[in-house]
Amino acid sequence: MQSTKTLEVSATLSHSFVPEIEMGLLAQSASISPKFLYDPLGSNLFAAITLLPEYYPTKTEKNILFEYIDQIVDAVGVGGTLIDLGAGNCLKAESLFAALKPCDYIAIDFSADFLHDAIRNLETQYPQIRMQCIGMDFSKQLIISDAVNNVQRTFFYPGSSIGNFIGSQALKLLRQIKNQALGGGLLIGVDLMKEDSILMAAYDDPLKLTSAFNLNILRSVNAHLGSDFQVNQFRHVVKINHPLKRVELYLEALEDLTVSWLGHSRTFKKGELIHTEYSHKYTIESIKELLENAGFASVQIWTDPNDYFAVIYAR
Ligand code: AVI
Repeated sequence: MQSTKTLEVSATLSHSFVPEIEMGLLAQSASISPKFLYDPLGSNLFAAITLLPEYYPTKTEKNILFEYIDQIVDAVGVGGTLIDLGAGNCLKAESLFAALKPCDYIAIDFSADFLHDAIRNLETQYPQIRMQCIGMDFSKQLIISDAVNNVQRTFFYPGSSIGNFIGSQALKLLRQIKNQALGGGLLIGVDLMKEDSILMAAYDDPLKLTSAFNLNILRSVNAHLGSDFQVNQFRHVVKINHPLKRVELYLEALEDLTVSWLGHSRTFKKGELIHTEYSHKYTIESIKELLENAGFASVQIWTDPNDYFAVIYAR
């Protein structure tokens, strides 16, 4: 291992998620934050979803990055600090290494264990890149430490994960990115609104991987809370909310049931829903407006021939 290269794993998220989960479950309309979708099994299920032919965002984004890589390199510049938000298996960022030639690669994700393995694998292949991985719940607050190289920072936020935030949260995160880019920029993937049949196939796929991904959140919650959710008492439900331009994921109780955990319980009537995820779909105009409101003065946009997805460099 070269001396210039460091592997740093921040303290794993040690604080308890119990109060946050309880608040969602005890609310009149129950909800669970989508970040709990990404336990080790959920992260692997999501990786499998991205391989589905019906899940168009991943491959469409990949095609755009491939098609316009020269223009993207011109916009972003080479040799800087690549900060990967929601890095997962780090494969998307890796696909940019050859073109962007980063000096530093900072992988950030909620699930630090999953990230750790991916980084270990990458650092043997790219000894010239200093790598760090950080476990952080940046949905709450994004804090890039001063120890991270401040030269030519590019935040990389692919996959339209920004769509999983409601507008105010998305704006807050984008403002934090803008402030901590220190004159650098943001390379972001954004899913665009499209016809219902394409969206339904992507979020209610025939192999039922998205159903498993969604239902697994109950096991993830059981692990945090010590609750006794039973996966087979719920089903995966997808709705398309046209006025709010988003796909909505829920779990529907298949019977009257009670879920219990230390000191609390929650009853669900047959048909009652637990909200688990929003996936907002933007228009070019709405994403430009959001980025402008976050303080980004200029945007360059690349799309696919169907206008399904956009890759944007904002600074
Ligand atoms: C991570 N995120 C952008 C995915 C999406 O499309 O909103 C999560 C997902 N949910 C169901 N399928 C994929």
